[in-house]
Amino acid sequence: MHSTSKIVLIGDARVGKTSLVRRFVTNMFDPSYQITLGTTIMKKDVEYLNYIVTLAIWDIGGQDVFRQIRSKYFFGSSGALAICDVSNPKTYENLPTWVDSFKNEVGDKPIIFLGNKCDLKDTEIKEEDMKAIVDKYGNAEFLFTSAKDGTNTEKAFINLVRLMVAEEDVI
Ligand code: G3D
Ligand code: MG
Repeated sequence: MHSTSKIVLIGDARVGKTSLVRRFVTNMFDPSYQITLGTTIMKKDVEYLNYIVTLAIWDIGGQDVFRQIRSKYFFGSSGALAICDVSNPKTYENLPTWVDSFKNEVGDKPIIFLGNKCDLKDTEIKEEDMKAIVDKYGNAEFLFTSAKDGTNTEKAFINLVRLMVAEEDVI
């Protein structure tokens, strides 16, 4: 079965959203294109069980324009990667604001929380913090990732597809 699903990357500026999506779609950089207000959409096919899911991955640009285009950005999403920087607790504290906006727009869609930059030595966000936010929301999982060295980068997207397939949201 083949389908196309939209996912969005959410989280504060500089947590590594663009780096993560770049790492994931490296071999398909050409099809990227800009739409209004700095949002980039990149596409990549993911195989999972007997599904081929073409992910349309929406990566927001400047955070300052976020409020004006928020509903457009989230509209039609089947899932989200909600990303913080493990060396910056403020980005973890801001995750609920992002997730609440997402859920207000699209409902209870699956979310993978990512503690990115796990390659750094000084990390403040620990496993129990990530567990806590997963428990708060449900229909969610977490991973520690590094766009720099590639740790769990592909797994982040694949796991999200797995949750979306489980909801039959990709058929
Ligand atoms: P954003 O799209 O969320 O705003 P970016 O974030 O992908 O632009 O990344 C912001 C900065 O964090 C960049 O630094 C980028 O190289 C760095 N970064 C992203 N992911 C990782 C990671 O996993 N580990 C480390 N150590 N750094 C990361 P610069 O200085 O290049 O602008
Ligand atoms: Mg970016």
